[in-house]
Amino acid sequence: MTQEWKSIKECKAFETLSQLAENPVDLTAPDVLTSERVEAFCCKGDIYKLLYSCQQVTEEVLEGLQSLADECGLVKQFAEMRQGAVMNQIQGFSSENRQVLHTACRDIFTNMPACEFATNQARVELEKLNDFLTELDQGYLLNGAGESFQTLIHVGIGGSDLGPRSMYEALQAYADPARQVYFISNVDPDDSARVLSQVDLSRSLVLVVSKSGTTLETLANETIVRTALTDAGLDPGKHCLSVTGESSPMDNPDRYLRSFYMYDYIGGRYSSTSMVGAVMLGFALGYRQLLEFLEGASAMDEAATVPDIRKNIPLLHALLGVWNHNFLGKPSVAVLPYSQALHRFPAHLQQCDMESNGKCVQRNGKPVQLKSGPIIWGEPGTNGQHAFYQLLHQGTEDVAIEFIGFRRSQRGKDQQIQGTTSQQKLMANMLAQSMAFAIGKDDGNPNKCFSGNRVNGILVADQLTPKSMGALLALYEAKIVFQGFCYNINSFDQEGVQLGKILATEILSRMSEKEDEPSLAETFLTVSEMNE
Ligand code: G6Q
Repeated sequence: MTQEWKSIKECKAFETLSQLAENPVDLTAPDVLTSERVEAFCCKGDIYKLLYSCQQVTEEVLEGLQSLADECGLVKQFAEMRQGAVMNQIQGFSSENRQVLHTACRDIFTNMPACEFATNQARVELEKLNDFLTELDQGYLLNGAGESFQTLIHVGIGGSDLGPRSMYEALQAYADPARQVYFISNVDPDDSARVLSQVDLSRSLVLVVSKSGTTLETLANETIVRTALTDAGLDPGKHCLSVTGESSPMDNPDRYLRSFYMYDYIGGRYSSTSMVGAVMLGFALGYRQLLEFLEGASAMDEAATVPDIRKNIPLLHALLGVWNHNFLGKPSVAVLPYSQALHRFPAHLQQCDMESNGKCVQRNGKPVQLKSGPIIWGEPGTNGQHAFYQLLHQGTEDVAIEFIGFRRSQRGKDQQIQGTTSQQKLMANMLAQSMAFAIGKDDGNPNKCFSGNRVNGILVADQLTPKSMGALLALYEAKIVFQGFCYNINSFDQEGVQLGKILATEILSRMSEKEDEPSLAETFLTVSEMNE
């Protein structure tokens, strides 16, 4: 199986696509962006539609992208990943050498999951979580004073923070109003101090999330919160919960009121649907809505197995990204959700995508044959329109754009002002921007000219709910994985973050030996010595 892996550069269609990219369709030309094109370049899934008429693609380009997908076996590799193939590896070199099974966490709605053992493990953890949430709901699990827990403080960083936090922000409209969730991630003492000043610790659960159980920031923050509990006369053992890897240093049930497992076949940045996200989301949303979230993700995983790129949104989204980045040369991607609830989602994608596909070595240990993942960034619209869209419209950097929008608002509280609701204003702005980026505008005044051909696509669904959020998360996870396959890289390790961690640990150990804090210059010298 492993010998079949190759990058798109080795595919026959690569050359054809390179030639097509020399003269891509001009979206500003008259009669290009017709209603027929808008209708034809639309991929309809069960929950989302992907509108891609404002991408510089033609039927020929789509055929070429389909050939790349077929030749590289993108869908086949995705299926193998779901079944438990060891994909987190670099052949011939030491590497994590693991399966990649985040999809198994949500493959619970069938009797025939793609990877039975992993889904069974997910089911065991979900049962434990359901029991725990029932105890909380029915008042069997109370604080020392016999009161219910109202707050959960989620302590974790990186993959143990960004995904869960962005999911919580996205779904807060569906949370139990009597329950609050706070997050502490940064080792900056102001982060923990801010949260601790806002909560009633006596009615707080503290969820410490660390797959490795060794992360410096998380362990420091756990200690700070435990000290605060003790100082308040509370027993940390009756307030602290954990999510960690089996047999990690944090796998110690004596220290925690309840412990949940995540497994080494789930990467941190892909872990939002594992216990890493599920415990906090279950507390906030309740078990039933947690299942809806997982169901949306599971449905999208299934949708990602269809070989026809015009019927598979994650695959098409991935290939359009590759077309923009590797053939048209767009260096970065702006993810622009027209939904305030998704305000942290670009930050999650930044990690998920850039930590996965920011690599320069192929799975065979050789240098990559083409540029790997692009720079990912973004902010919600319409706010961004009043900030950085100037560069997107008229700047010299040519950024590919991914809009995300919903027909209906989450909370349904809206008002007609000057004949339209705010939701209509939001959607109108998104569509207007998409069109303006594509067609541009000629003007006698060069300062008022818009070149157009600023490529963009729109993902649209009816409403942002637990189910559609789960689907959106899985859509992007699959997109990232497909792009990694295109580059023939390992999208599941993160060696690039190790060096800084090692050096910081070394500096800290030297700092703890010295009585006086070393100057910055001394510290830099220490680092360069260590690096020699
Ligand atoms: C994600 C990365 C990284 C990781 C954090 C936290 O894919 O591996 O962001 O999630 O470093 O790690 P722990 O969960 O082990 O504390």
